[in-house]
Amino acid sequence: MALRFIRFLTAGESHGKGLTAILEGIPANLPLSEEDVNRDLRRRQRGYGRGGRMQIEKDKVEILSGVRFGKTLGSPIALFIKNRDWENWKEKMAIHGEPPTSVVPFTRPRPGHADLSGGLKYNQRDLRNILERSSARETAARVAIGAVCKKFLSEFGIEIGSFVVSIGNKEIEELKDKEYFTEPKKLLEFHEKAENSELRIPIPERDEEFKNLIDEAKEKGESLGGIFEVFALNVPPGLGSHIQWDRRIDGRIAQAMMSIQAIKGVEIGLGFEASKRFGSQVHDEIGWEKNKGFYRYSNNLGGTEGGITNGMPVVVRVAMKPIPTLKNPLRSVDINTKEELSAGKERTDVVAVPAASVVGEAMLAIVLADAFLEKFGGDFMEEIKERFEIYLKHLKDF
Ligand code: EPS
Repeated sequence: MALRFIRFLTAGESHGKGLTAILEGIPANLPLSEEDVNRDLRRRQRGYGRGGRMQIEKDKVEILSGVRFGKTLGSPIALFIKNRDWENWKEKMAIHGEPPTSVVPFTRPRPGHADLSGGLKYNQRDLRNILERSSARETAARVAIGAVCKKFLSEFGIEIGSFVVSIGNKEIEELKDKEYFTEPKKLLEFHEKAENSELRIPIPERDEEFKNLIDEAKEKGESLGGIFEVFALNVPPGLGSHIQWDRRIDGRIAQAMMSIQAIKGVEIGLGFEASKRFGSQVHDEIGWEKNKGFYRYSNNLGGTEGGITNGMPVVVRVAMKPIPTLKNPLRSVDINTKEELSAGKERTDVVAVPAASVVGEAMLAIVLADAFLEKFGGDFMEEIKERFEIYLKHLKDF
């Protein structure tokens, strides 16, 4: 629903053969390589506090269609990412036959996971049939799709980045003053610093402190959530529209972020904080200079007004709940015996906020590429570039 010009679907179970994604709507003649995608797949796999699974997987994409001699054809782009762990799950996740005796059905739903609601909805008594698909393993496919969209946007100078703002109750205090929302350079600097942090925090020197918090949580059999920030730079004014509810760019971004596993909150710009201030302390005053055109003195609204981008950096903060699988599990009920027992345990991560921030980048890229095509759409890159240039001239002359 949120996407208008691009379509994509993902398929695949967490311990099945792999993940498949089909992306349609990317124009012809965009240079694209597997490395463009693999770079982001690797970035998603990093992060202190991940479980044993990340030692097994070394995500790599195989482009199955839609690209010839290094350029897109305008046809659907099919992507495949193999699950290396499949080797260990072949029998337990077999496509054909009866379940072998080694399969113990998962019957003690974890509070916070899709186990029970999915089991009820799909009439499944082995809750593995739900958790295999609800798993955040699926986000590898979204990151692959997002990487293609990023490549498309980069042809127009649009850059996307992210960093982690907090993990559990531990925050980066330097990010409390949101004045930097106005400054593309600062946002980029935070992103680049985060690339050198095991936790994607913009002050890598503080990694140890955050790692201690994660170690503490792990020792207690606990998990942690957190907040990450995603931004887009050089977004032209005019993406999205005020004229209909489902065309509003902020609504489209929010839905995309909320669709990421474990996300419970999205803020654009100051978000909730804006509600506490006087109007004069929120709205971004307008200036104009001959060479620069219109500009803003602040970016409290995070680059969107009236459901339309306004030319300032798009800045989104996203809150992730703690991972539901706990080594020290909460109360649950066995779905067969109805006995009160503790929830089932699975191999798990303690925290996945750093990985989620890379997924957030992908979702923002998908939404912006879609809105960009809505405004400047065409079937091949050269045509879209021409339309974009005409619009840039219009902005200058306005
Ligand atoms: C996940 C559980 C863990 C995570 C997984 C998401 O996997 P496993 O059950 O194999 O240990 O590592 O994340 C990924 C596999 C990934 O690629 O991010 C879950 O239950 O959501």
